[in-house]
Amino acid sequence: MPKFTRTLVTTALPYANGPVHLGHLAGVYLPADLYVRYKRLKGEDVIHIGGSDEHGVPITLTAEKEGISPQDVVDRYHRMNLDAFQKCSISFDYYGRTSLPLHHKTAQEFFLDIEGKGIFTKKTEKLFFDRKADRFLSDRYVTGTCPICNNAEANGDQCEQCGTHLSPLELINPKSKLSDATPELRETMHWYFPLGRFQEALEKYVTLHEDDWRPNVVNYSRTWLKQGLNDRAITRDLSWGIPVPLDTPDAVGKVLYVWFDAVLGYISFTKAWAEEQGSSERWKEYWQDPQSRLVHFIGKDNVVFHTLMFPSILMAWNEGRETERFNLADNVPASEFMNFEGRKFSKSRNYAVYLGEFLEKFPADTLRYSIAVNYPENKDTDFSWQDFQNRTNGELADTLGNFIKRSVDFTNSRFDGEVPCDCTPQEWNSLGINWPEALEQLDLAFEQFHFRDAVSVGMDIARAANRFLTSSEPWKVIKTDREAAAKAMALSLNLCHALSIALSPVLPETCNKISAMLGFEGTIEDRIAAGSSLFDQLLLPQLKAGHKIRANSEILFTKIEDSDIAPELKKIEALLAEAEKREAGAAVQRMEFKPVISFDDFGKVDLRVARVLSAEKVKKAGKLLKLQVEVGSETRQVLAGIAKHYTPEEMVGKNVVLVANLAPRTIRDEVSEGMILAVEGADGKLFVLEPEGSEINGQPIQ
Ligand code: B3M
Ligand code: ZN
Repeated sequence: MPKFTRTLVTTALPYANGPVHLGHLAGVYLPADLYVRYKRLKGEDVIHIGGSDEHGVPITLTAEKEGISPQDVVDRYHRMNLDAFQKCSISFDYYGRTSLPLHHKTAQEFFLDIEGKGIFTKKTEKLFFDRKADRFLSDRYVTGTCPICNNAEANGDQCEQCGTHLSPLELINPKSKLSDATPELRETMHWYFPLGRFQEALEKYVTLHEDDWRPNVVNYSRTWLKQGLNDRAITRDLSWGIPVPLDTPDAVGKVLYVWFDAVLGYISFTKAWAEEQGSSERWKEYWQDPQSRLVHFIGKDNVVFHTLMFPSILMAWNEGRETERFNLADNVPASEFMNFEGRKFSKSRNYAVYLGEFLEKFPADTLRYSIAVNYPENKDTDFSWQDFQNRTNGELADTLGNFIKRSVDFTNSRFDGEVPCDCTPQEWNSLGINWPEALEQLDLAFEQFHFRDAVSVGMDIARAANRFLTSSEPWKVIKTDREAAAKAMALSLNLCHALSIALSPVLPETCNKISAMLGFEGTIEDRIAAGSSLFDQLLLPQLKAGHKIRANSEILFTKIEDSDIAPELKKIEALLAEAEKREAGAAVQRMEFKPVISFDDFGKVDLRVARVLSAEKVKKAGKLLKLQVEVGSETRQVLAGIAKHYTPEEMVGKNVVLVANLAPRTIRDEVSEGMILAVEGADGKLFVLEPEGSEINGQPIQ
């Protein structure tokens, strides 16, 4: 018996705070859809659950910026994204919303269950409070100067310029984004989820899957585990979100942290799906029957939320329960990123192609194909208009479309629109295609999430089919040997049928059109019978002599002309020029010198030559190196935001310029006693200043 009898596929819930772009499609939604469609064609029990993530601070920030309510924001983008997914044939069984009551109820149930077991801890801490706005400020609402790189517009959670993860308390001159007021520190209490309590269980869980999960998924998880898991605050002082479901005074004004609630969306949406099916308890089969397989499709930036956080929330729920225990994910196929014309998609810079907009100009199947063959499985890949045009015109129009059209048209014109004769299994196996092997490759490719391979198995069949038809030349042969031409056409039509199945996951609309041209009613999925695989039909010719095909063909793919993509290329040019201008602007800004200072002022700065004795990375601050430097007779500890530019080994032994009389500052629980000077190159690389000379250690720089 197979290990699993049904599969629950989930896809990361996009924030309803902007339109999804091709990068999202490539990493998450298309691969999930390919997998789900494949499983359905196999006659397996599978459902695909997704939806909008409608909480979180970015949504309230958008609402404030536009002067509308958060509900307006999520209504707009939920509709827009659902519409784009539908146009792209992403076949969700249910597409939910985390703002719906059933979701709120589910998340609150989880909170209460874990609270009731005494698993959460509560901690009081000092957070920034904006008196003018009368609100606590979550990290994203605070901006200020980065203590590492001096960027004046660092966010409270991270500095975009140097990438350092920050806490708002580390910002110099913090400001509230709501009112520009300088925030004050106030005490507030929050609920914390003690991830560390599940450390051992999570280590076991990751180890159990170290061979079947992708290396990046195992590595990201292990990096966190190695650092030791800490308590995570799972409540926030906000008004938009799911209220903490307690009547106590300390729960007033608190909502659940967006990530705590979002992952539970997978569960509440499955409940909503079951209700829609008219059997409201059926969701349990997918979540709680150990024979159900749970698979999360996500992007690489969401890994630990799905391999550590969500599993530990489920473990907390399962604790002390004999029944109604939740399954943990069996696999978490996280993708790398797809870039766009060689650069990262960036919503904030508007450097993106949005799915909905794309589909207004080009058909979904052509996009699905181009994206699938560039699926970022284990490295970042690129989407380019040129590649899109080449693949559409070459592989889809010339190879696949042309073969289908020639087969259907010739049958109609010369064989009365009927399959002219039967084909034997021997003939079927002499086409240069090893059908059992192709089937096995398809299975392997889909089951192991190698979607590029899965598509190429299908396209190999199309190429073989094209070669067969071209070399059998029925349009010539028919003049002398009608029977041979009939045989070629019967085989070709059967190849059309095989292709309509093999390529159906990636080209669902096209394959339904092929199926209709071959004379079938309804969609391909209409022909699926539970428990029997449509793919098995590839093993033998299915269309018998006399099978009637449709009297007219249609063009499956329209070629993309240079003039069709010219405006798109122009747009990219404009975007790139804009980016360049911005970068140049930044340089000009740097030329705006600081106010003049006196000699005396300058004399106050004590710059010294120091030598790096040792260097190491700083835990949880990926950009920082902790240096011990020798300056004359003293040894100092200095934190420098250069970890992305120098390895610790490279730094050891270097002479550096040390600002020796800077007041000490604590960053990430480490004291920094000074600063070393560095300069940023054009591509963002930092170069540490290295004074040359002999016996200069400790010498002042003047
Ligand atoms: N909305 C983050 C993201 O879009 C988040 C995913 C939630 S999955 C439960 O990257
Ligand atoms: Zn910075």
